[in-house]
Amino acid sequence: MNLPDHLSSAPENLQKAILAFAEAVKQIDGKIRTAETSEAGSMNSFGEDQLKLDVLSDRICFTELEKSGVIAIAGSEEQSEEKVLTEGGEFSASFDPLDGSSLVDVNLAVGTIFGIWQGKGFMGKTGRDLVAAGYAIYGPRTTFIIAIDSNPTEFTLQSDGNWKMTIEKMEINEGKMFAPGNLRACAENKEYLALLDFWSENGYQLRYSGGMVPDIHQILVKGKGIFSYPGSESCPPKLRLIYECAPLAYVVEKAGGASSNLKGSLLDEKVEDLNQRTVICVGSKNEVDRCVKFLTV
Ligand code: FDP
Repeated sequence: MNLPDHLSSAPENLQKAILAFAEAVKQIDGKIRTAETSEAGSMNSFGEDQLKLDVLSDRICFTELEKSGVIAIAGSEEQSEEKVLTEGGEFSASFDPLDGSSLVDVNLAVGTIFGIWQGKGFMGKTGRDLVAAGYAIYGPRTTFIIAIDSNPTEFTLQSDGNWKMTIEKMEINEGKMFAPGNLRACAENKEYLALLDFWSENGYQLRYSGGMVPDIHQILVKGKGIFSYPGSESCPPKLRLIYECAPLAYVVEKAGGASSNLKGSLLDEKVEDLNQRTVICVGSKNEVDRCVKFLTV
């Protein structure tokens, strides 16, 4: 089955929004394969250096979302402010056009993350206002994962430009695999160090690439494991709520996994700032519970 057929039972405007991201991903895929991996000489709203590819990918997403005619407001991790796109548009879209920028030059897998929110704007909303979310991975294959109101589905980009379904129903169960982000925090965060010891002493398999998208995607494909990115005083959490954490938590929870910001589900965290950063633990339910227990003692 291809992507448009899979989406055909979704509301028409939502199909348009998702297909806009799928089209943007195809174009970004082309740029990643050929564009320069150097810096653009600019910084994003977080003060991080932008690659030429970050800027290109950002532009592509905005263009495709505007063309869809259904997105009222779009917010990108690369921009300091949200943009008004279509008057009367039904949804708002948040996205990180190229997540894992530090992996581009070494040719490891990177991704695009997106969330489609009901209504205009993000402030005051929670991940419960998402109506769909997904991501793409640019690796040896280019894949597009979409979750609407049930389990996520994976599509793989074909040489003719079509998206072919490759995993119909992604499901997260239980299992010993860990992807521990921000290990620098262990120097001050002794609870995280204790959790690291627990994983190491109990036969867990370490699988960490340094790219949040592939690191979480493996949990969905293997059906098990945990991704964590807590913080400490000098190494605070850096992952962003609306561009990265809420959309990925939505996908993981739709697959039967769990998400946490150490206070509850990430889907209940209220957006109070477009640049809000949060602790994230996502994956198998028991592993997320364990992570919360260790990190909140
Ligand atoms: P990057 O800085 O390379 O863009 O979202 C940002 C991200 O990558 C994630 O993909 C990744 O999980 C995380 O940062 C890794 O950050 P550190 O290695 O700086 O801890």
